[in-house]
Amino acid sequence: MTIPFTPWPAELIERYIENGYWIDEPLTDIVARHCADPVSASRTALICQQRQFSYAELNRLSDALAHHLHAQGFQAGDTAVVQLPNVAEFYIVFLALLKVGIVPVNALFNHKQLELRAYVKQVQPSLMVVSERHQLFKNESFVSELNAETPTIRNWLVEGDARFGTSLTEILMAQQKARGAEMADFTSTPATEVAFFQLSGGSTGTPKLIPRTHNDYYYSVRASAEICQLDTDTVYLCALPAPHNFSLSSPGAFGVFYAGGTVVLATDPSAMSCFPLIHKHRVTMTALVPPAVTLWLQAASDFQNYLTSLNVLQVGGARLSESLAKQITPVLGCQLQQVFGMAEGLVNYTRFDDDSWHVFNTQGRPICKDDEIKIVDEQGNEVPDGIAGALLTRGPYTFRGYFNSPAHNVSAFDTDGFYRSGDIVKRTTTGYLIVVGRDKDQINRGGEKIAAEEIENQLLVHEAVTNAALVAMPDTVMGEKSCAFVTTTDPALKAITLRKHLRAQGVAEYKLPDRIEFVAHLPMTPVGKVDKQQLRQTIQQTLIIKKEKDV
Ligand code: OOB
Repeated sequence: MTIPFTPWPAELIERYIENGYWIDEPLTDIVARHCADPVSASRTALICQQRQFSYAELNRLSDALAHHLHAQGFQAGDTAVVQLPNVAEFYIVFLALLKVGIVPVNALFNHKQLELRAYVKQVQPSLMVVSERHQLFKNESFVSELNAETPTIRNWLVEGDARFGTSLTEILMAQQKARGAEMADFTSTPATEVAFFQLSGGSTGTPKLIPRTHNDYYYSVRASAEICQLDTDTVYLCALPAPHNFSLSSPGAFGVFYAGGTVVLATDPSAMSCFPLIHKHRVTMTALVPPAVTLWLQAASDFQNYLTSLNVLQVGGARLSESLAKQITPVLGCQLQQVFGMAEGLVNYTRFDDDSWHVFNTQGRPICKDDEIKIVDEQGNEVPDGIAGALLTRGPYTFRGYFNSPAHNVSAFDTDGFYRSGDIVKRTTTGYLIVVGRDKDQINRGGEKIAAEEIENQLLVHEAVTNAALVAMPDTVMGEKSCAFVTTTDPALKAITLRKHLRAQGVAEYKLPDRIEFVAHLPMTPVGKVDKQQLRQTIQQTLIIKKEKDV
């Protein structure tokens, strides 16, 4: 059994193999490749608080868990929904699932009922892997609900205290003792098939899943490791959520594992959490979103000499302002690398030998010469360099279709199979991209993506809400925050009531509107759609007037 996905056309597959991008190796090779040689195997792969794991240990533990799952009857083509915080078990579980060919969705730890339900509904998992540290899994009520709604779920693995399901820690301990008893008779899915689902930032009512094959993902990992010059001396701090494409593969933990370096896990990207870890483990490289950069710049003076080992700070996920970019080297003492990527595929990097103009003002250039880029105007015609247009792309690690979404895929791709990224960019004559805006209905809240329609739908569930539109409003730290314009039948309806309502619907906290404006009616465009452009201007004006009043 394999997971259905939209394949690349035969002639492109041929090109990607011929050019050495697709090497027919499973993603588990990223760690396993170090284990044949004793010196490489003994290097530290992962540090999670007090625990350290060598490459041999990481491989052995994931083998042990794979054995257990296989013995339980799980097999290639099964799916799993995993939600773990930044802990070593995230990689152990991920590798174990890949070894058995179980295809996971790695949910973010700040996701709640709404998101988890959407993933469960789409992949119909046989396995759930969760953490008791998450509020939802402190008791069994949501577990019982999901079990009742999802007959395919056969087992729950729980990180931490298992009040239900099976304790992950106990399995790992028991299996490690029994190791070597019998040979493995499980294999991953073929490298040409889906290895796991990446999460889309989304612009539609339900979160979309991105099938990533071993071949395409492994290529992006290897090429990123090379561009970022990773080697066995690299010590990478994973401060963003571990499942995110940036911290997983750009080059992220997988890139570092591939190169034989060390990944240090931080619970969150705050300076308080990260600076002591950088100091203690002599971290050389890390990745942040712009709001965290602002906080690091503010905190740096209190932590003199904590950051001396840091060579590279990657920044991506949202637009970094030129003024922030210019402060990074003088204040933090390291080099800046801008990264413009997407879970759907395409990743752009500024290169270490670029001049400072490119590093401060562009979001880099694509990984691969076979990343094809189209920048088009509203009629779909390509625009010259220097002119802003919508970014479309296809290439050896850019997907060809969302999972089980035929209708949406028609509009998400052009007829040549180019993915419409929803970003408005300009290309320089040197081939670098500058992100200038967006034409997708999404809010980028400091790197965290909110699909407007998803929240509008949840607002409409409230009986007193007759219409709702979510738009971005500018924010000095986050870049953007969200503002909901709402029409209602109840003049006494309060913002706090609506926020409570959204929480009760199980919406992740970062998606709650930062501001709610009650209005008599929503402005409409001539074609009868809500005029979001006008709403964005309205809220900007309101904020300017408020600021003037405040001073
Ligand atoms: C990364 O991935 P996603 O899937 O969370 O979000 C992708 C979207 C892009 O389409 C773009 O709108 C925005 O996030 N974005 C940026 C950016 N990097 C991403 N906008 C402006 N400047 C940047 N540097 O966010 C992601 C995936 C891999 C590596 C880095 C980021």
